[in-house]
Amino acid sequence: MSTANTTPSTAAEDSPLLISTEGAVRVLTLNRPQALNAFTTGLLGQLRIALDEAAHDETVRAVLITGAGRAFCAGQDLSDPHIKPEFDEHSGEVDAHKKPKAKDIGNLLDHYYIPLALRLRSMPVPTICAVNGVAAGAGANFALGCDLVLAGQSASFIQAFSKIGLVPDCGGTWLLTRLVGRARAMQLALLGDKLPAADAQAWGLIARCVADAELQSEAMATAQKLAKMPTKALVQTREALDASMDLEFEDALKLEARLQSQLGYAHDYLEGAAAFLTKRSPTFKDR
Ligand code: LHQ
Repeated sequence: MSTANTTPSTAAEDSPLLISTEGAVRVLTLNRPQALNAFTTGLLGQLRIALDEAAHDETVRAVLITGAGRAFCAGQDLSDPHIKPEFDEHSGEVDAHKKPKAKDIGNLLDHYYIPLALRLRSMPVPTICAVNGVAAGAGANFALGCDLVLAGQSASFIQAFSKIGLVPDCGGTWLLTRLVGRARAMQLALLGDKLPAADAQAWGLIARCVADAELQSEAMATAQKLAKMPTKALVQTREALDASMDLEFEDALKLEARLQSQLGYAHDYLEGAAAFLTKRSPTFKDR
């Protein structure tokens, strides 16, 4: 990724989340490459705070999320003490006789994943994910929760949950059925097989698969393009498309009319229409 005009705002190189800004684009880089950027509670917490900060910073008009190293994110870090199950470290066996103390991993979802997924989906600016390598479990579904998902050719998506006796989380059940339909969602979720990025694009799971060498520049160019567009209209487009899945046709028409009515009073529509009619470039500023 180009470093021109980039302002690093996270000092520590070894922080699990790197934060930088390029123009009006906030870049968040998952940075635990030794564990394929698996989510710890620390990383999940930092990610949510960074999204909150981007949401409240009026100068930010798009958020780009990617991973350091060869992976995007391997999902929940299974060695995290909050969820690590009890087993014999020597043999690797779970001793059923010892009645291993169960940990309520649902708590982790309640306190970390649900707020994070909701924060991502309600960002007041468009979100772009550059999937630079494998995206597994919650890592895959966090990526799929972004507005536009680009992936490098060597990247892949794995619904790893079934392999460890869990159901898809971080929005996976909702996102997968909507993105690829029930048959393919079931195939991905039941088998937990690796779906290469090119197939993910062919299936409509992601927007685009690009050459690895071009992923970061393509993602940044897309983010910069979105940052110059009418932000409020982009975000309300996300809301209308998501809502449409559960609406009757007539209700979708009415929602479109309600949103159009609000946007019609906003600066960006007046600016966009005036710029078109006077054959000049528009400058959008609503957020
Ligand atoms: C890891 C991990 C990892 C720790 C690689 N954790 N170290 C939510 C709430 C509560 C509970 C549970 O779950 C959830 C949501 C979820 O996300 S569940 C799904 C959790 N993720 C997985 O099950 C995926 C586990 N990882 C893998 O299957 C493989 O690592 C993949 C296919 C992602 C990559 O395979 P490889 O390219 O062959 O790499 P590797 O397996 O050799 O991993 C490299 C290192 O990363 C290795 O450490 P080491 O010290 O041996 O080099 C792994 O242990 C570590 N790592 N994923 N999730």
